[in-house]
Amino acid sequence: MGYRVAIVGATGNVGREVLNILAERKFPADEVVALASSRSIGKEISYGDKVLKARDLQHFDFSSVDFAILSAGSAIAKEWAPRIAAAGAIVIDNSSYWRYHADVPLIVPEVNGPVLDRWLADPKRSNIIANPNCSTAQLVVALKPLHDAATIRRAVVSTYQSVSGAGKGGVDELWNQTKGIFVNDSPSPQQFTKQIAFNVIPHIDVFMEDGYTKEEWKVLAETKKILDPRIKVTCTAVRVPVFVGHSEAVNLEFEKPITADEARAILREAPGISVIDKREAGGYATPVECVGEYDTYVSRIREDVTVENGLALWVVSDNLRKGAALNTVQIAETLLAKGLESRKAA
Ligand code: 11C
Repeated sequence: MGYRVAIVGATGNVGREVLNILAERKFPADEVVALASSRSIGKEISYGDKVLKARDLQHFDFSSVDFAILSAGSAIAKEWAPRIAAAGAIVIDNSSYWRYHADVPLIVPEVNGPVLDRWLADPKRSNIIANPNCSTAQLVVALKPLHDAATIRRAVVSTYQSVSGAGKGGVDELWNQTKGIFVNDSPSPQQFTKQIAFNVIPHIDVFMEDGYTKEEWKVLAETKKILDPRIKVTCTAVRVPVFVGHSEAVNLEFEKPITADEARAILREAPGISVIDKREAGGYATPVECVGEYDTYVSRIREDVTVENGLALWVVSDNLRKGAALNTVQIAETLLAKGLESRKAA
């Protein structure tokens, strides 16, 4: 018996990508429903070879839905996740709202999927699962197998994040500014604080009291929650003029010795990772090659001799896929693999 899936925020960048991935991976759904706010009702969205019309979130009955995948921001998640969960559906939320709640699991299946065994067995569970920030998801996929092998003590992460992380408005701003600069008619910044075309901006999300940005804090807090609270993490998050694909330069310090060759061999066997690491011109991954892909790409694996047991890596992934839509679908797939039945069958 197939599952009933509702996509909340189906007309946004991530919602559309969730529908693409459900179709690509042949998720066993009997019915997929696209939901949106009142201003997007009736908008058409592709789901495989079908076209769905967005329906009104406010008037939708979730009582026979198995999975509700939310990609509609924190305000909607705050209000709707508990309501949908109370109706018996499992909510997988892409926003940051539920990620740091102690009773909400924050899941990247390749890294901490087994947490869902306990969660499923808990009769008092909240029915809400959180999906991490895009820059954290790809980072922890790369860090997990290395942590298992040699125990990471400290990670220094510098991100190079594409404008699609800021939504459709960010993509439009890069496109329009880039075109405008050639004809001396460049629109002023709206989504970003400074010109993003032909520039980089060391500021994503709001500033916090300690001088870090919220994006940087998310990488710290989420890596600890997903992978290991003992790992010390510091981050500088930077917006770059790339449409899709986040990149990260990562310096790691381990408890035990690990060579670049050992790390490369471990990463080649790890789930969700492709190693592209020839030490020659072009022998590494860049964002444009990762668009539309499922894997996280690891390149430039080398020893960092400035610390004891150090390694440096370059990590790239499609931020709309592993960083968001793909990971939510993988969470649902993980629950099916653990035996979750459709509500119709139960
Ligand atoms: C960006 N990482 O690139 C952000 C987008 O907490 O889910 C995702 C924000 C989040 O701007």
